[in-house]
Amino acid sequence: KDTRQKWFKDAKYGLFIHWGLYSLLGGEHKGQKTEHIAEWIMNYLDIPAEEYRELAKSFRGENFSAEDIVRRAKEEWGMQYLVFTSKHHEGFAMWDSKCSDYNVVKASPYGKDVLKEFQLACRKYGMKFCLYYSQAQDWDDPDGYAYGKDNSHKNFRKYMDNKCIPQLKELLTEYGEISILWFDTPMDMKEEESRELIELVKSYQPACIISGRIGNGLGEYLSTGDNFIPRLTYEGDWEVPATLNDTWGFNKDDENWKEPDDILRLLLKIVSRGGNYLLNIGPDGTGKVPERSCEILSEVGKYVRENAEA
Ligand code: JFZ
Repeated sequence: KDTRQKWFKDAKYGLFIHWGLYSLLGGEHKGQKTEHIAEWIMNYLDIPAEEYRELAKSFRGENFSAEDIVRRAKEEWGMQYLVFTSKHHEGFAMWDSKCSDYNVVKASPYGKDVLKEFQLACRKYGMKFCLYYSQAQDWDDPDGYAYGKDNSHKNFRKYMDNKCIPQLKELLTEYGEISILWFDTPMDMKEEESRELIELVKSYQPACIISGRIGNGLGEYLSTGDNFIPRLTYEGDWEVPATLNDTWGFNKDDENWKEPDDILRLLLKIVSRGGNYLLNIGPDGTGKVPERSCEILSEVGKYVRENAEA
């Protein structure tokens, strides 16, 4: 597995950001808590799409600042690239999508294009800008896949043509250089379908890296499970996406934070074996990054910057 991108091989350390409507719930809906990762709440608590959509009306992002997050990631935390959830499995687009009104600009009081804000901040601070896009699972679209549900009646082709492909075109043409398209959970996608999305990405942006989870073994690098580190003998490009607690999306009750020392040890192990560490933050519904995440990343960042300086 070879990304053929020097920046990726040199990057070592990046920031993953999960932010969407699920962030408003923080792991609890109508008094019921989810046992699973908080961004999966719609699926695990079987919240109907019509009901879940209502969340958009209270998405205000009053404490959100892309500029602030990117500045800290680059200058304090010592990170080189950023991966943001443009659309997670919930189906809500965090940009001004022309092909679905279910997006942050048209359906929420926040009303601003979050991707634009990240694009500009990344350009300003010299951060590589990458986008997560859930290509197979879409719990809002009647033809998108949903893990653990009956998908046999779905017309996946219809979802691909009406939402997935047009949205990917927007991401690839309206936000400047996208350094990785971070695809995820391919489910039952056929090899031709995975190939089709790869060709689409490469036709607009040949240098854009395809993440490990596009499906059918076609990704350009190995994306491991949470905190799994491959053996020293693994030769390809790889990345470890990981959480600081036990969730990607914000969960108000998850205080199971790893210690800065644990993160440092993992970073050392990953970097010395030639991989990249992609560490996650989950801002809450208002856009505020949990205090403890910032403390851990600042602590780790001190060492990263000390050792990265000439
Ligand atoms: C997926 C998503 O379902 C999840 O919500 C989050 O976005 C995460 C980054 O990616 O979850 C996965 C998918 C694959 C593995 C682990 C978590 N894996 O291969 O170990």
